[in-house]
Amino acid sequence: MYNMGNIRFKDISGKAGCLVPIESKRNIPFDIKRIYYITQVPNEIRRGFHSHRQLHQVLLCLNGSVKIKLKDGNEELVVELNNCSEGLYIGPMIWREMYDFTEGCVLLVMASEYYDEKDYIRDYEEYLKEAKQFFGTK
Ligand code: T46
Repeated sequence: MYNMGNIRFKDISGKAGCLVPIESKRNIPFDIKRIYYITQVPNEIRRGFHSHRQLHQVLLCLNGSVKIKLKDGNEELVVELNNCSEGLYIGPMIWREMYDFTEGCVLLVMASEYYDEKDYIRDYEEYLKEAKQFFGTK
């Protein structure tokens, strides 16, 4: 699938614990303009159900685990985030759904742009239409 991929962060671990450095344009493929995190999500709740037109993001599960279903209009795949040094890059025009949040899960998201509701496609039929145009030449 295009426009997504795993990012392995170097962790500095030892008897004193674990430290993971994150640097814009070094191990994150864009300048980070915004950070948010999602936590305290009941296990039966599913979030996401949208795509972004322009936004690039990296998701990192700092504690617990969560599953991310990704779609590009043709293929779909599920990635489980359960390791604080294994990130998931999601680029433009990838549909995402997050589910199976475990108790204590903390999902950190680093984003390339400030929040802009106009960048979201929340209607799946509209997403399929725009994804066909976007990925049309692949
Ligand atoms: C994404 C996945 C992984 C803001 O006001 N500012 C923000 O920076 C964000 C991210 C959200 N909001 C507002 C918009 C909604 O009224 O917070 C509310 C919940 O957002 P949403 O329903 O989009 O949350 P999720 O968990 O479905 O999606 C979020 C991000 O919005 C989205 O970009 O890729 O996490």
